[in-house]
Amino acid sequence: AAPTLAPTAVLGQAAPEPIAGNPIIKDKYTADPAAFVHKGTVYLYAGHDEAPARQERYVMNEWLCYSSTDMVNWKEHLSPLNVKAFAWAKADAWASQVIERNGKFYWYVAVEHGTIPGKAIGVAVSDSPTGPFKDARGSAIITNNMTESPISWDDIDPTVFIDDKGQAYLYWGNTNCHWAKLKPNMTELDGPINKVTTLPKFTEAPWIHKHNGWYYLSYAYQFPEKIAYAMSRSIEGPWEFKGILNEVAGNSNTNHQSIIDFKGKSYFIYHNGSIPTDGGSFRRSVCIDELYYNKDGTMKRVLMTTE
Ligand code: FUB
Repeated sequence: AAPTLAPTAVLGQAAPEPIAGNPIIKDKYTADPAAFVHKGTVYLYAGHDEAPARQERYVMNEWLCYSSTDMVNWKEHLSPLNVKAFAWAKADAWASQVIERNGKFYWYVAVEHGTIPGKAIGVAVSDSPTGPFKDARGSAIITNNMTESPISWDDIDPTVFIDDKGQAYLYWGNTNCHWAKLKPNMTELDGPINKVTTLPKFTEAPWIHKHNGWYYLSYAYQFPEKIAYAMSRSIEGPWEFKGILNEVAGNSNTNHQSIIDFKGKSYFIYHNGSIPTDGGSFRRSVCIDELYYNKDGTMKRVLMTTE
């Protein structure tokens, strides 16, 4: 049954009205939402949390795709991508993001590598935002031996952005936030791997977006995760930390946001563990709330309608 969830007031602001009957998908557990606007439609890509009740570890084998033209009614497009699409990978359909370039759709994903211990980032390609997608290069674009860290899962959570001059950038990371340029083919790095060092308590889940001339780098802060953000006039930084954007999301250690503008409004899309009885950190659910900017470009604290 759909949960009854009371809107929550934050920092003295009035409690908002739920906009989409959060969580927006109730028949499956969905996590790590990455929204993408294309030709008047929002495409929402998510990992599928498949862990049985009381199993406290991630079980994630595939990614899911939904679309909407009103942010309320969502249509599922059947299983467009599975870990098995990447012959070099062995498990873990973790966080991902899709972007379009020259009529092709590139889906960047984090997975467990089959032969190089640790997580890796791959990219799949399609002629349609709803697939079918296939491995775009036959190998990982980032592997665990490319960044200096003893952590085997530090190369996760890709976010991709193409700037006004057509230069594409890949940001990613856990514990350290990395970035690199991508070649126009979108499947190869173009230059060195860099590190962002101005993000306090960076955990994971970087997301790049642009709004009114400002670049924003939002990310999971601490653990259990809040979402914090930094701003810059350049996608290459320097990034100035601006504070907390969202509190810990109900009943989930992770929060994993994406941020978009659509039809004149801005949206904060994230996950929590709010579905009654079995929902939690390993059975998460995607939620959407409206996002508001201040005149100076900073973002107002998100008022979650789902706690
Ligand atoms: O879904 C698996 C991992 O949990 C993601 O990669 C992280 O961002 C966190 O949400």
